[in-house]
Amino acid sequence: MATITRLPFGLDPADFSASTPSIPERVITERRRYRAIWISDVHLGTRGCAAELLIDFLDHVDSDTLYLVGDIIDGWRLKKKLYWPATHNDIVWRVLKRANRGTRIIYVPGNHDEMFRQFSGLSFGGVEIHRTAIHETADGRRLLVMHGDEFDAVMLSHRWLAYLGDAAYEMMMALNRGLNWARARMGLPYWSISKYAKAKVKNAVEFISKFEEIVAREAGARGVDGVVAGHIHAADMRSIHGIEYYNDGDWVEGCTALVEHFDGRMEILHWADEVAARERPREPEARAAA
Ligand SMILES: [Mn+2]
Repeated sequence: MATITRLPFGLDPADFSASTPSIPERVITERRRYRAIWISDVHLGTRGCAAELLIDFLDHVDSDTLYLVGDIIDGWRLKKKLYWPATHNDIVWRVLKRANRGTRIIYVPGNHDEMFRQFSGLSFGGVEIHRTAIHETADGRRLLVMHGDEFDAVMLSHRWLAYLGDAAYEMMMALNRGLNWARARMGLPYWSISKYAKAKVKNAVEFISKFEEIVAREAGARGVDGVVAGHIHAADMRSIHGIEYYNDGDWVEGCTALVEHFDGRMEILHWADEVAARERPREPEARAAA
């Protein structure tokens, strides 16, 4: 595979190999090992990215293969305003370090990092870039790995979802505060966005199931056993018309990853829950006995 060093946003693997991360890599004697790990929708370069949680995840798990299923770096936002804290650099550092240690890393860019799609078929710092990929599980199933924005055209009615991962929600809340401040000054009662939000949620449920159906149908047409996608920030695993549908979720709100165990068993990890369970103080023995 041909190698490239010039990447969008001045990313240069050589810079990372010469640097140290701001959050040092945790020394964990035994990282949980998986055959494969899929993560997507990290949205580096936005305030929404749960960078610390993802750093914690990367420091606790390892795999033979790591798939980056798109929207890893948010190019749309970066073009508007540069937001790049040290923790976002730390994630790139960890990914490249992993490649160095021998993990096969396959990067399937999404729509927010579509500027990387032009490098499909090339590798940088040991990270292979592909437009889509086929993963073979330990028990011989073939899974198509794709970001999922490929279907946006047929899902035009739900265009608002394209803005997931940026500060749209924060802006809506700020707008709501401003609006209600003005309403209060005019002697008007408080107006809640909850009604509006509920309508959106109903819309989101319809959107997700429609997306899942379309993606599964496409996978079936391509003759594979299943599909792994991202894009809609909704982790899921289920069978749709005989096709296995997997979505690895996101690292903005859900903070989930899809993993394959060494026997081919698939699982969705909810990392915020795992961290909470780890940090929860142990119940006193007396209470357990009572
Ligand atoms: Mn996307």
